[in-house]
Amino acid sequence: MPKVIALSGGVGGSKLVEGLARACRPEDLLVIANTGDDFIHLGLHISPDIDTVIYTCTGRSNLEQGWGQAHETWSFMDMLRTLGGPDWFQLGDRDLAMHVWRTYRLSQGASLTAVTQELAQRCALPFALLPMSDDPVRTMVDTAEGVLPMQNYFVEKRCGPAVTGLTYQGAETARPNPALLAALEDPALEAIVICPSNPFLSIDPILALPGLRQALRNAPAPVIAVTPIIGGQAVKGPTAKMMAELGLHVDAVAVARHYAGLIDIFVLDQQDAALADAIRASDIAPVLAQTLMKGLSDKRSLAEAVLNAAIR
Ligand code: FO1
Repeated sequence: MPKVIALSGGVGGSKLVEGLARACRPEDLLVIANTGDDFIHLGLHISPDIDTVIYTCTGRSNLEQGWGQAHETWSFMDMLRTLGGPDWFQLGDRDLAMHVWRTYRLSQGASLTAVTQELAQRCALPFALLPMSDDPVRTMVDTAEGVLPMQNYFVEKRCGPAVTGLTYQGAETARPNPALLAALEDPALEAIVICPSNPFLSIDPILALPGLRQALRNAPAPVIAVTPIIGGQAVKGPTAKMMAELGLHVDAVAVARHYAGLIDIFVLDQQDAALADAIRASDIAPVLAQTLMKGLSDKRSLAEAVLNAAIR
């Protein structure tokens, strides 16, 4: 049974996960990945957040590009373009192998949980990684240009259209991963970490699963969230833009309030120390840390600060 559970989206979340895997024993860590970003493209089942965690934590991620694998080649996309196929969503040759193999194993009747475990093991991921659910949940973004599936909003439209709301299609009937529910009941559990991922696109789809909020609240360990906003800006991606469009003040306090009633502790950046009182006023214990993760030592230090705050 894990001692630490982390809820993660893609790039931002994976950085903290990489630190957590070094700050605790990897066998004590269970990472739950958002699958609201999953979609079927060219007949392939793509699970961007699962793959991003695997790539980041096994030294395979493409740091310059910000997604996909390092040392990638693009022969598949070149030929697809020649054939007149869609090129708005780029599939590198190495990355493609993950999607083809996942899709093939799912077609054989394997669950997404089983396939994720197989992929993680083959890539030598040192900790347990599970999808939030084996049932499909699809994040839909309500925008000024209409309702867009997550990847069309994010990749095709480059997060351009103003966001007016979000829905998580299928979440009402999706079952949370049973291994997550079992781990949340273990008396030896020490910390539940909400990674610094986009709250609306990456964490809320997980929290939308029936019974999960209550299971998190009932768990014997504190729930601790890490800010994705530093000095009023997102480290990466559309979090700040979305917050403004949804009518929220763009700061760490608004993120903490978004999780109010669920979290016990909120880790905000040292440069936002002046916001600590406002977070305390929402009945959440503020903890200051250096939250910008540039290299491995930053990731590990932040992970240690998170675990120290949860366990003390
Ligand atoms: N992000 C892009 O901005 N452009 C792409 O063409 C793209 C392709 C892609 C392929 C596989 C994969 O797993 C992820 C990919 N991403 C791409 C990233 C991804 O769509 C988003 O970053 C996440 O869904 C957000 O967490």
